[in-house]
Amino acid sequence: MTGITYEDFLDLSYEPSDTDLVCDFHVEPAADMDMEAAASRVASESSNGTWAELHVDDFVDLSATACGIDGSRVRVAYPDALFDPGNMPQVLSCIAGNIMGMKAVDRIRLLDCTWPEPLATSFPGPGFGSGVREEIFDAGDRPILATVPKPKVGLPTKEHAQVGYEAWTGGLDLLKDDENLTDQSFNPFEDRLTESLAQRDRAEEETGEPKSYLVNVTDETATMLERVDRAAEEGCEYVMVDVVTAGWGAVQSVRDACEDHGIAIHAHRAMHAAFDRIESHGVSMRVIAQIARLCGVDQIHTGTADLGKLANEDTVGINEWLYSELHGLNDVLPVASGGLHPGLVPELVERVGRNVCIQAGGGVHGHPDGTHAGAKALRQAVDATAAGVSLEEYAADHPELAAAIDLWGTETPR
Ligand code: RUB
Ligand code: CA
Repeated sequence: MTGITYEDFLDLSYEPSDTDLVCDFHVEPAADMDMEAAASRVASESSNGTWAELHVDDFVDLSATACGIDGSRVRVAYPDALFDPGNMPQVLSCIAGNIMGMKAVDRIRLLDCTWPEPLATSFPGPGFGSGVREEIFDAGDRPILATVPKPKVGLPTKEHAQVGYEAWTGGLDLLKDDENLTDQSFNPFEDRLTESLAQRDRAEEETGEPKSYLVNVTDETATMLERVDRAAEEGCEYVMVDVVTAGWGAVQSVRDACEDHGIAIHAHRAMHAAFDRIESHGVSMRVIAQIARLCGVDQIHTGTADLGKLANEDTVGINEWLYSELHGLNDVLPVASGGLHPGLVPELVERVGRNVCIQAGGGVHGHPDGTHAGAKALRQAVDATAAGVSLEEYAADHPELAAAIDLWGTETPR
């Protein structure tokens, strides 16, 4: 590395090899810095460089190369040997690490990655992916449906499980814990797991349909792994993890444990917006979804294509990426959630298709006749849409759907 400087990390004629990890960044250089100087610093700091000129001769050259600049878009290619295979925290400490705080840039956002085969296949990917719709539910051509009890915390265990029963028997497939419900005293994990699954069994018997429960196991890793074991022992097909707050190393550990048990992972993305909401900085939701797929979650929230209550980045583009070929790794089932209700279903399905999970909390429990009727209304909206019948027509002989439409119409809540 004798005499190596920042300029050595810039080569606009470099063609990435098919084993390079290629990352696209949005870069806004600091006021006194031109784009080439900023781009070379991004490649340097995210691979093996530093601010000072080095004089080292015996080392493995793991330098990244800034190989493309198109306006504010900068492409950086990373050699495969820079990465510790199967170690997502290490990968992110390179490509989304120190560079996020560098003074050489005012703003920097990791927009997209092209994952090469050696690095991608060092991760397991999803055990099921969108296959959950068939393998767990036999849902045919329709989206699977989930609900989260509201209030999101505070319901005692019995009431929580009862909400599940009413939702399942109303026609939903999944009861889902909310992101901040884990093991609090009003609704402890163990009791909630047991009682919810007892109600699930009842609902399965009554409806003849498979039902399941997204039990939130989020905690520090050792406890989380114990909870995965408990969920599997009790016959649950899924666990839910708040993947951003838990951290990707922990998600990888959960994925390993789920492989042993043959159960699926639902990824809630709470806190993603700390990374992706400011459009010019951070890490895009697209890349967060890519990381989640490599680490092996089966379903992840990707927004509502602008129909719901929360800000969304390119739901449709992210979903397409989640379905796309990735060196043989399974796809991921996108979850649309946040402010959805029956009246939004036809437009949602128009935008995101049927190979999704639709999740509604307020849009089920806020139904004028309660959770059971709300669940029926949501299922009716999905069945109507799957059959190509308008909601107005279907509502004529489906009173639950009629009541939901009377109340909410097709409004987008805020
Ligand atoms: C949904 C809800 C979820 C959101 C998170 O409740 O609380 O946590 O899915 O958003 P409701 P996202 O259905 O009452 O709006 O899915 O965008 O991550
Ligand atoms: Ca929530």
